[in-house]
Amino acid sequence: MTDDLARRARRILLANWRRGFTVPAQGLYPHQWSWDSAFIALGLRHLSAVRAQRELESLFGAQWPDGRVPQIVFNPAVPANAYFPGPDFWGPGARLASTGLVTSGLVQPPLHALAAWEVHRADPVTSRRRGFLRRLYPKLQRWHDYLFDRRDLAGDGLVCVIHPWESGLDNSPAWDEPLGRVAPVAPATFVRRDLGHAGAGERPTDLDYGRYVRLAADYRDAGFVDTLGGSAFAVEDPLTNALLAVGETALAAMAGELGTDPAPHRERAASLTNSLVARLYDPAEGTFFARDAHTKSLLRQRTVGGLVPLVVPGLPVVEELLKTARGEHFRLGELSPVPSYDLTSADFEPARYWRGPAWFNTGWLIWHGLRTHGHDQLAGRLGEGMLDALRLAGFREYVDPLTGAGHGSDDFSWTAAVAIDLLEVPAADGRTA
Ligand code: 2M8
Repeated sequence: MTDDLARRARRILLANWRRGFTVPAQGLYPHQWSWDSAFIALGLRHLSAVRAQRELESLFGAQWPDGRVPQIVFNPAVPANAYFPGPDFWGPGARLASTGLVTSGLVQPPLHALAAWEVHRADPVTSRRRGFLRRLYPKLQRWHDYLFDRRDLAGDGLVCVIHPWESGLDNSPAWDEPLGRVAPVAPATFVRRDLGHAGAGERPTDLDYGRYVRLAADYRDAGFVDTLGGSAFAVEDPLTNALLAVGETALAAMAGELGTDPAPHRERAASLTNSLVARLYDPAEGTFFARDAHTKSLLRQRTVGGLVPLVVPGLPVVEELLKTARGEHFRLGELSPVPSYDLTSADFEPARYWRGPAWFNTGWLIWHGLRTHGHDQLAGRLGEGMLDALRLAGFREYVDPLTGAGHGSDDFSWTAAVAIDLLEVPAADGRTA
């Protein structure tokens, strides 16, 4: 890595490292976030195999007895009111008896098995010496079991997210309709800490925050029990289900490495992929949509989440999806990374959190999907475009897809991790070719 970008990215990951895990960004996100850690591990694997492994191990150290891997693991060294909702909000029901750590009771998209497998592959010798997969594989299995067994709320083979925070694309316009049915808590009952670090025009509205808090508080007060009736918001999300399918493929590879039977993972991946295509893919629109588990109807907003199933190996609708991605709604190949929301939509907002801006993590997923399906040229163009976007805006949380202006936090960890991976992976491929 000779690029100055690589040096800067490395420095960010070092500065954001907190003895065993990496914060997404100093200030706005001072704890460990679940899917951030998976992206971060994908970058760290090029710098230090042990650090990449520890990133995932620390997260799974906070796994709940029921198998869930929490959205946030709170750092006890950080003041309780640094982030809202913090440890006091989640309360004793979210305190782990084993470690005393407090976590959020929600989850985030399951990118961890893919990340763990890639971390292993980056340095199999160190991985085997440390027993990395041998220790992590059963935990990853329990995590996926939680999703398959407890989150198939509609009973149709697809996993539900029960809060916009679980989707990772928190403020996506696709959630407006189901979220609109949730009664917000009064604004005076909580203090938003995010607005101390980012402009109100870049973050969700107070009304949306009131609804987020209502959903989280109801889930907490009901003892984190997963039922369709108990979840006012329940959505079958293409991104979450696609990552779970890819994750099962990664678990199959791990099973092979560990000498156990990969077949059950392959079967799960295949049946999840079938359900994903059968229920969430719209052939007329050439994209996946989320589905409201209460109304059983598709939420017809075109978002980057509808393109993420590109990461699924063996997906039968790759070319159709690519046609949509390259068309006027996302302009893949022309704009980098990929806009989070339909560029042609009347409510597209280029600077507001998940309602238009382009993010480097979802850009990485599309890039990885293109490579998975042999679209190396387009992947190369997207990867180069993302690096150019970084040179222009710096390591921001997200960028305006039309002007390239940076927004959100600076020195953002997954942005740095993605940069390292984009710089390293093509070179590594060249070396092994
Ligand atoms: C954002 O979400 C958090 C809540 O989880 C927030 O807005 O406070 C999202 O971009 C999410 O995908 C991400 O994991 C998190 C930390 O980077 O920030």
